[in-house]
Amino acid sequence: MKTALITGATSGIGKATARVFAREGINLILCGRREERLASLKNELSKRVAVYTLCFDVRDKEVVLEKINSLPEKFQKIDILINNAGNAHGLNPIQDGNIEDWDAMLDINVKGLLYVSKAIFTRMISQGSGHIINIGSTAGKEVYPNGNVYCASKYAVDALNHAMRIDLNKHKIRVGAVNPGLTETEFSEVRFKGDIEKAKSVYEGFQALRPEDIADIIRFVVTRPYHVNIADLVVMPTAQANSVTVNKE
Ligand code: NDP
Ligand code: 8X3
Repeated sequence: MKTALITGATSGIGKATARVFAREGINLILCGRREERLASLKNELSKRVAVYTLCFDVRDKEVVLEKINSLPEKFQKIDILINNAGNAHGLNPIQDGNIEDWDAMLDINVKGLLYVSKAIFTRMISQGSGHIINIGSTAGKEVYPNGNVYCASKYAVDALNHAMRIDLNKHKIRVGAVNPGLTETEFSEVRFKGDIEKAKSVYEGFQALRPEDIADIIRFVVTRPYHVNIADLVVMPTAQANSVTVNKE
C-alpha cells in the first residue's frame, strides 16, 4: 500500500484529494493548521485507510522538519507528496499591496513548499522512488491584473517544479505540477479576508471547477505506471480561456 502526504488537507483541493486517495486505498498523512478539521477528516477516512495527522504551519521550518522527521514507523515511507498548501492574500495593484500579504504568500506558497519538500527529499532518495506533485496555478503561467505577488509565488512554484524534476531525476523520483484555473474552494474567502459575498462573486455566472475535479486529475496522475510522469498539467473550467478571459453569463 502506498502512503501520501498532503499539505493543505483541511479544505478545498487538498481535502478532496485526501478523499479520492482514500478511495484508491492510499494511506494518508494529512497536514494543515486547523486541528479539528484534521481530526474530523481522519475520523471519516480511517474507515478505509491508515491516517496520520500533522498539525503545523508550513512557515514554521523547525516544526515542519521535526514533525515529518518523527513520523511513526508505519508512515515513514512516503510514496507521494502533494505540495498543495497555499493561498492568495489580497488583490490590489502592486503599488497598493500590503507587505504582510506579500510576506504571507511568499512564505507559505514558496518557502513553506520548500520546507516540506526538504523534509521528504532525503526519504525519497534513500527509497529510490517517490512522486512529488506541486500544485501550481494558471496564475503561475500568466500574470493577471492585481495578481502580482500571488502570481509571482506561483511562477516560483512553476520554476521549482522544473528544478525538482531536473535535480531528482537521477534518483528516479517523479515530479510534476497540476496547475488549476478558477476552482471554487475557500481560496477567495482567504484572498478577500473573510468577505464571503465578494468571494462568491468570483465564481458567479459560470461553472467553476470543483475541488473534486482537480482531485480526480491528481488521482489520474498518481495512478500512471511508474515509467510515466505527467510533468505539467494546466486545467481550467470550460468557461475560462486564460487568466483574464472568463465567459460569464
Ligand atoms: P483553500 O483555502 O480551500 O485551502 C488551502 C489549504 O492550504 C487549507 O487546507 C489550509 O489549511 C492550507 N494552508 C494555508 N496556509 C497554510 C499554512 N500557513 N500552513 C499550513 N497550511 C496552510 O484553497 P484551495 O484548495 O483552492 O488551494 C489549494 C492550492 O491550490 C493552493 O496552493 C492554491 O494556490 C492552489 N490553487 C487554487 C486555485 C483556486 O482557484 N482555488 C487555482 C489554482 C491553484 P489550514 O488553514 O488549516 O492551515
Ligand atoms: C488561483 C486561480 O485565477 O484566482 O490560483 O489566481 S486565480
